[in-house]
Order: sequence, then C-alpha cells, then structure tokens
Amino acid sequence: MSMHVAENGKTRRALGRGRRRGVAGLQGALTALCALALWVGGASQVEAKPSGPMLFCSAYPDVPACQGQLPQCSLCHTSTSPAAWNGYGLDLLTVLTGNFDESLEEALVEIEGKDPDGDGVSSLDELLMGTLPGDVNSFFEPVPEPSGPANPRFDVGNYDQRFALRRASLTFCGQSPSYDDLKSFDALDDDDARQAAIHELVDGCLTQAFWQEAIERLGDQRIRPVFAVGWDSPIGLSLADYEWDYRLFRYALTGDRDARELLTADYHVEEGPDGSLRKVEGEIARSGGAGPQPLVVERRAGMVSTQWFFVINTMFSALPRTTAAQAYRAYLGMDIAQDQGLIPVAGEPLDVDRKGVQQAECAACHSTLDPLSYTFAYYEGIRGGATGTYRASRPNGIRDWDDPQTFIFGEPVDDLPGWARVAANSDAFARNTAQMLFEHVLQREPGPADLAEFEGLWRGFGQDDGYSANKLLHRLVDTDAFGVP
Ligand SMILES: [Ca+2]
Repeated sequence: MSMHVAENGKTRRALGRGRRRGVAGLQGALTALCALALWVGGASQVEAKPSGPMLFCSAYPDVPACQGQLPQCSLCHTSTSPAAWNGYGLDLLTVLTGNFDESLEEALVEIEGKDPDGDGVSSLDELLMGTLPGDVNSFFEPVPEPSGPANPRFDVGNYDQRFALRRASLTFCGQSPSYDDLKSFDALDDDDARQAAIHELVDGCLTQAFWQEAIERLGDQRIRPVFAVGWDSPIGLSLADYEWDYRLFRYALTGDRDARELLTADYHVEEGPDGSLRKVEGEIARSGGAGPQPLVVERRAGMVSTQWFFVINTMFSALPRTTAAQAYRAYLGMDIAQDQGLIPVAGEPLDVDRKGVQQAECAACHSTLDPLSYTFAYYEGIRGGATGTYRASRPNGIRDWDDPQTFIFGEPVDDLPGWARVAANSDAFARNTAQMLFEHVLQREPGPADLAEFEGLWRGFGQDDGYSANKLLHRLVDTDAFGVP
C-alpha cells in the first residue's frame, strides 16, 4: 500500500522556479533515520535495526529523497550517536506504536499535516519538495515570475537562447562566443535554428581538449591520485600508474560510449599521440612510460579494479571495507560513513575479522558495508609485483572467514564483476553520474526547482541516452536549469 504521494498534482504545480536557502534539502549534511529503530520498542530492543530509510522509501517511493538514493539520517535525527531527534523525528516517535517495521508507514501518514519546524510548510509538502521537515533552515522559497516583457526574439518561455549559447560556449569550449558568433546566431531564422546551433557548438566542443580535461578533473576525487607514489614518483616510490584510471574514466564518459563501462570494463585504455583513446585488451605488462595492470581480464570491473584503486583503497587491509565504501561513494553517490545508502543484510555483520562491528553503534552501517566488501577481499592491495591481482586464498588469513555471501543493494552477487554489473545498472549509478555532470555544468547541486528536470535527466540516461554522457549533456542544455538566467 504505497502512497505515491508525488503524484499529487497540486503540489507538483506549486513547484516551479525558486531558490533554496539554508541547508541543501535532503542532500545536506544529514545523519540517521537508521537509529530511529534503536529507540522504538523500548530499552529492551537496543539492537541495531537500520531499516528506517528503506521502509520510508517503500512508503514514499516517489519523493526526491528516494529517487536513486535513500534518505539520510538527518531526516529525523540531529545526532545518531547518542541518538537525538529533530521535530519531525519526535513527531514520529510520539505516534509510533509497537513494532517499528510494521507501524512506520501508518505513523508517517499520521504526521504528514504537521509542521514541526514551524516554517509554514507541512511535513508532507516538504518531503515532496525535497526539503527537511524537521529543519527550519531547509525550505523552498518560490521566486516571483520576472516582470516586464521578455525579449521576444531570444526567449522560448523563460529559456534565453543567447544566455544558453554563452553558457554552452564557456562550459564546453572554455571561451565566450565572439561578436561575430553572436551576430550570426542572432541572424538565424528562428528559435529552432538557434537551438540547433547551440547543440552544434556543444557537439564540436565535446571532442576538444578543454572538455576532455574537464572530465578528467571530475575523476580526481574518484581516483584520488597521490603524485608521490604515482608512476613518475619523484621519490622513486611508484606503487601504481593511475594514468590508466584517468584514461578509462575519460573514455567511458566521452565519445558517446556507455558510461556503465566505468564499472564493467574488462579492458584498459591507451592514448595516441593525438590525444585519441583506444581500448587495449588483456593484462598489461610494465613498458616504457606506463605502469602495469596485472589483473586477469575475467576479474576486471572497470575503475574499481585497477591496480591504483587497490593501492589507494585496500592498501594492507585483509577485509577492505574502505575499498567497497569508496566504490559505493564514488560511483553510486552514497557515503556509508555518513549513513547514506544503508541497505542492511539480515544476519550481518558477521564480524569475520572480529573487529567488534556487531556493537549497536557499528552494526547499523556494517550490516550494509561488510557484505558489500567481501568480494574485494580476494584482490591484493599493496604487495609488490602482485599488487592488484586476484588470489582466491587471500582472505584465508581472516579469522572467521567462511566464504561469506557478498551483497549489493540487497542482491547477492558471486564476484566483483557481478557486483559491478548490479551497480552499473542501478538507479543510483544513473543518478550519480547525471548529478556529477549537472553539478559540473551548472556549478551547483540540483535543487527543488529542478526536481522534474533532474529526474528526467537521470531517468533518461539509460533509456534515452544509452548511457552516453554526451547525449545526457545535450538534453541538459535544453533544460530551464541550463537556459534560464
Ligand atoms: Ca515545515
């Protein structure tokens, strides 16, 4: 009995242009609907039950917080350890009865009309608009429609084609349009011809060095290069060659290629003298100016299986939780350290390495993180010439290791390529990739005013674009988010 509340037409129409003030909606610095479960049911049930975010989304599948992501804990909490609640969380606590899992949906409905943060917007409307019902600094403030006549020659609705041309030129080509460019743009027959000219400009620039470089910079926080131990280490301490990572990253996100190959590529990428990229198959021996990639093809999983990825994330760890967490954060947009994307697996965490992760304050995250990590344990971290290779016996040194089942998004998978396929086909991957491009192009996060456009962008990434980043960028250029000054 889902509510599908976002189909409420009245609330949809109430959106429109606006700006956010204060914290950035549900995307902000949140922390734990999860721990809500710790309290409910009384002190006798202090075991971790981090099922809150998933149950919330089964009640409200259409709200922004559940689109390709899960709500973060600050929806209800001001702190998860020790647990403390904001007004919305307290509203919920006062009406929850008995079993948390069974009574949450009813309790959520019961408090929809309240306004615990006193900002004049009901909790339900805040959920629909992607703001926080328990935070007075998180709300959506509509901006009045501009007064005065628009320039009829360049405006299609509020979309300003001259503005869009300038923005496209600066963003994709790194330069302003010249006076002559603008003159010939103005002289075009009609709006359609002008919009086509903008797309032609974008097309030309997406292959040029400026944009290729911009894409590589988007890789920085995902690849996390460390110059001192890179292939051309100035101190002679080379651990791996992350230029392979950058080339694959750029390859998958340019040239109309399938961006899912960020996670599913079983090949590597070379660069020709002219800057063009091409696939290379098989394992790579160290040669000339390039470092090796010794991992066998059948164990490859794109960016989350390069030698550098295991160096910088796994290092010397037997059960490389950091590696799984970085893959989840970088390519699926969910940071487990911030209680994001928690999808607990029953019976977990097993605590195979006896780190004490079954304690309540750890178990909330580790019931997601540990089963997400197991398959990474077969890949060597820093280990001389074997760095980044696969070894079936590697986890045997973990005390209670008994080949535990790996899960991602609650789905059991057999190995890292399987993990990566589930990840690459998920809503979270589409949303995260679209958001990365949106934020780079517009230099801001998608906000409540962008809800419909942003959802259209990432949902169309698979269906309409065939996961081509270029095609998504062309659709982005046509949005009001891009073309309305
Ligand atoms: Ca409110």
